[in-house]
Amino acid sequence: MSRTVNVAAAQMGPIQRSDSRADAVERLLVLLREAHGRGAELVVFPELALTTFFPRYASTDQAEVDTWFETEMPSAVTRPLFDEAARLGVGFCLGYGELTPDGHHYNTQLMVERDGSFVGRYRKVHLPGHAQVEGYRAFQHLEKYYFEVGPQGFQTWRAFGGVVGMLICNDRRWPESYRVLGLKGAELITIGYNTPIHNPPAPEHDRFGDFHNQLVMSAGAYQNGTWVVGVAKAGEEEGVPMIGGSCIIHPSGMVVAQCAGVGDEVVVAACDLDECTSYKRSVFNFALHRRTEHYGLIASQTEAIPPA
Ligand code: ING
Repeated sequence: MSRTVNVAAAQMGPIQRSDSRADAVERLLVLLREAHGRGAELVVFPELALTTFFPRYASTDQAEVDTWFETEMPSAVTRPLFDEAARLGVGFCLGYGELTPDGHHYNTQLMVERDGSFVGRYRKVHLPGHAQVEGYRAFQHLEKYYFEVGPQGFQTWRAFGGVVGMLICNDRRWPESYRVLGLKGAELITIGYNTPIHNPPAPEHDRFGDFHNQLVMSAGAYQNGTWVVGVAKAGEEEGVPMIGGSCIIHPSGMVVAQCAGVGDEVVVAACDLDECTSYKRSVFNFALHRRTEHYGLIASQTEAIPPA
């Protein structure tokens, strides 16, 4: 019997700074119901799906900073999403800013099973951008200011009939992210992202934005024999256009479903987790073919590469 999970990529259009959490939850509920109506058993939402991408703004007022974060999940305003998902028997992944009881700030994604049970929580490891305001920028990307690096690293959990893992946004650009999850047996990796079209430190890359998005997720899927579901918050947020391209990717690296626009949009695919096996048992049979002891691995960049 195949281990097929019907998965939805539930892309969001922009969340403006003035939009409330309740506004965002209402949109998430519409996406959840549409996905359920199309047979989805797992609905993947974007990174920071409750607020605008607030690392775009500098704020030294800690009270204001903390307004961007959730101190409990679910909270009164997010509880309707959890309740409706459980009522419909649909699992989901949700990205949000997390403020822990002991005062740590993370860029977090959680996963909930179809019965409403908690599967796991992942805290973003690769924080792009910068920690101090950079005056040359048309907009900031202060993830190194707002968030701490997730201390638990890349984890997998048994859920949805297989082994699942989570990454967030910039993590998807780093092959190690997928490889660690691949080594831990991942068969389905869910990734929320908020990616501006323009990257101020390297504008010459901007025209490759959609290609790079596709490249890294397809490579991660194929090189680790896993399904990958990447989901954008897209469109123009406070004057900053962000890429869409939300998609569901087969372990071959082929895209089987993709959003066409940059608004709220659902695509669904039947993900047979058994499709991972032929990749994990042949070309990417790590035990048989991977030889790290012969790689000449180094812990950090060699001096041969000029510093930034
Ligand atoms: N955003 C972006 C990402 O990795 C970025 C940062 C933008 C990197 C453009 C490179 C180019 O997709 C987040 N939130 O990580």
